[in-house]
Amino acid sequence: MKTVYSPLHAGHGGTMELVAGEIVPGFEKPSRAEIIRARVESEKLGPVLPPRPHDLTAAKRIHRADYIDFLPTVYPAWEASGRTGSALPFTWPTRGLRGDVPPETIEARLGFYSFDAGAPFVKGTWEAIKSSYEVALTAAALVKDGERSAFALCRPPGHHAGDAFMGGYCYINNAAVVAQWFRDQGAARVSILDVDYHHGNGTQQIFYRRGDVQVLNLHGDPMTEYPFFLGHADEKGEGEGEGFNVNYPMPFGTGFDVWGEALEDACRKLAAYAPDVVIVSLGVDTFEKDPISQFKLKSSDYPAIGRRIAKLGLPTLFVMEGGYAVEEIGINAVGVLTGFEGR
Ligand code: Q9C
Ligand code: ZN
Repeated sequence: MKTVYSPLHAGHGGTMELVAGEIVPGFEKPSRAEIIRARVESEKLGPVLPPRPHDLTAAKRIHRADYIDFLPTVYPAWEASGRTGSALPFTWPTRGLRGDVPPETIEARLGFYSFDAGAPFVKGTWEAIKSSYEVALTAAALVKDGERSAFALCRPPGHHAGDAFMGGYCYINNAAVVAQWFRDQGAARVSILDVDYHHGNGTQQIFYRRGDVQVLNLHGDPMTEYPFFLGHADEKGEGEGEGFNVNYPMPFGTGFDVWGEALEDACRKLAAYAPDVVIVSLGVDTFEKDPISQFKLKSSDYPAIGRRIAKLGLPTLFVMEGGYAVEEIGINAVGVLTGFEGR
């Protein structure tokens, strides 16, 4: 399996985040992608290729144009206003406030285009976002051109980003962008299988009213886990999308016995949908030692995930999302991929 990777992700580093009332170094850090790339190489998964340049047309098929145009302006505007460090919002247009008027100052615009304070900007953040997007599109083209599978080693991740908002370490929704790209290239139906520990609220929001992209999500129950305000089992899609959004919320402490049954059910629904291509939002924060998550998957479980997905017999694009136990993130992420390849 070919991997697409860009070193530009590393410019998005030194970020801070708010955890339990304290500002701490961000868990979504550059070493994540470096450890995965090193494991791709040591396991001889296949060649590691650079992304091809892409303009932002494909991003604007999914995201609102004003949101995409805002992203490159963030850090220059932050610096121009005399600030340093991580650019972060602190006010959001929630219930009772106007969400339809983009304000002028950078701190207000950050709130306008986000749902939480989990998507910080530093100097190299936009270049990293853009490279992550190019990584996803380049890997998608490999699958479109006939590869059975490919691995988009995206960083930053994407599945929390919606049509006009960032959050949860995510800015451009790479999986959603490539799903639309496959549709635009002639695929009739696309399935997104999101196995990240957290509910992919952005992906769900983007496709909620569409029947041409099936979205299946396995995740921590939003009653107790981030992102809290989406991801319940009764969210099944609306209008033409009715029945094409499927959520599997699971409680803290869930192990592979229960999680694997949810995967089995999701794979059956996926097979019944018969898509032309499968996009896996590959998070490995389901791991028992993940520092911010509460599932109990073991390293030996990840190859079984890949084997089950391979059994679908469909062209498959793996798009990297979360996973924070940096020692094991390479073993677990690449474990899914080698499992997929049947070794
Ligand atoms: N106490 C992804 O996995 N907040 N995003 C965690 C921990 C945000 C996760 C707070 C988690 C975002 C792509
Ligand atoms: Zn996650």
